[in-house]
Amino acid sequence: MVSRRGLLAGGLVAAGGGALLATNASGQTAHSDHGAKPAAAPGDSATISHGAHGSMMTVGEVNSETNGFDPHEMLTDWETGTVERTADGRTLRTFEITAEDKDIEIAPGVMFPAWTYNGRVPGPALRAKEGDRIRVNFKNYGSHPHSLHFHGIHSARMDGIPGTPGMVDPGGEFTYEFDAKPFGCHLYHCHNVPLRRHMHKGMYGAFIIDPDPDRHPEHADVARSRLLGTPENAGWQEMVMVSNAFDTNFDEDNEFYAVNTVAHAFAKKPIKILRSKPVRIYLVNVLEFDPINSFHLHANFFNYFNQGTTLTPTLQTVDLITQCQAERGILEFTFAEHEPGLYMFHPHQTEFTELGWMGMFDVVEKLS
Ligand SMILES: [Cu+2]
Repeated sequence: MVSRRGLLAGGLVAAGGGALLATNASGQTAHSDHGAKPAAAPGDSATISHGAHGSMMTVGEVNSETNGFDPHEMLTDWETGTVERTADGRTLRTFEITAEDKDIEIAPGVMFPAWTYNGRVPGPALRAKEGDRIRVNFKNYGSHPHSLHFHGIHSARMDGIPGTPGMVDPGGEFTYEFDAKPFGCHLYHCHNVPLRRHMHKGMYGAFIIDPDPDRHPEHADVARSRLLGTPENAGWQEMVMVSNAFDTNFDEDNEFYAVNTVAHAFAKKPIKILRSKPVRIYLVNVLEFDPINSFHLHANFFNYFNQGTTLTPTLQTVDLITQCQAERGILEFTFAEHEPGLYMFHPHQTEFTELGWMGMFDVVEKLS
């Protein structure tokens, strides 16, 4: 048997790449000394080093402009749709989503023939408020039938599975409509068959429903802190992480792992977070082929809200959570009592880490 990593290295050589290697040419120590070094300036990957114990790390830069999306920007670019009032005083929130085939760069020099929502992987992070009426205009410009299947509460007609009108042929379109409930950290994905193929090609995204404080008087403060646009919410640093992977040789095994698609993006360019502000992560696991994923935070512990559907934590003071396929949840933590520095996060499946799913928080006193 050839190992996956061996296949990967062989494939890259065959592709004329050289994108992934165990090198210690560039100096610093993302793995072994990650509390001590300053962050790299954006775009200056040479100042981040991964050398001390020969860590596996991609080398070079993925072209975000060609891709049309950037994993860092994706952390916070919520898609809130267009908002109108209906005659009966409700909020109608409309989203426009297209399916398109698109080759994307998932690691330096490594292209993947993706099927995308709105030309990006993951698709837009849709965000609504509990009780909104949701309308999603979906147009399929792709080469295969696709759908939008939302994890949420809705009618059978809106479920986006084969045999329903929401399964859309190439060139077709469909409008999904339902109420935003329950509040939580959900996802949407294509539900055509074979499901694992349609998902792993890139057809997934986060679907966040913020709680309506008026409906939760017993935890109204917490609900307000989760509701985008409130002063309480502005007191948090929120981000969405979609943990995904890519099977680049189509053997139903993944070669690259990431958060927001680009391998090692947050290891090479850490995520700056203010020491003074608590952090909330909407974490969605869309791995195919591997049943279990996880998230481990270094040097700190967090509270976890499984599926995000409660206003009190379902797990308190943990430094690791596991997620099965399509599982998701909300993490809350603070570095207020830490010294500034680089703090690592990664799944504790170390193979995933070495193949791209590892990042750093750069805890700073001030955002420059
Ligand atoms: Cu599909």
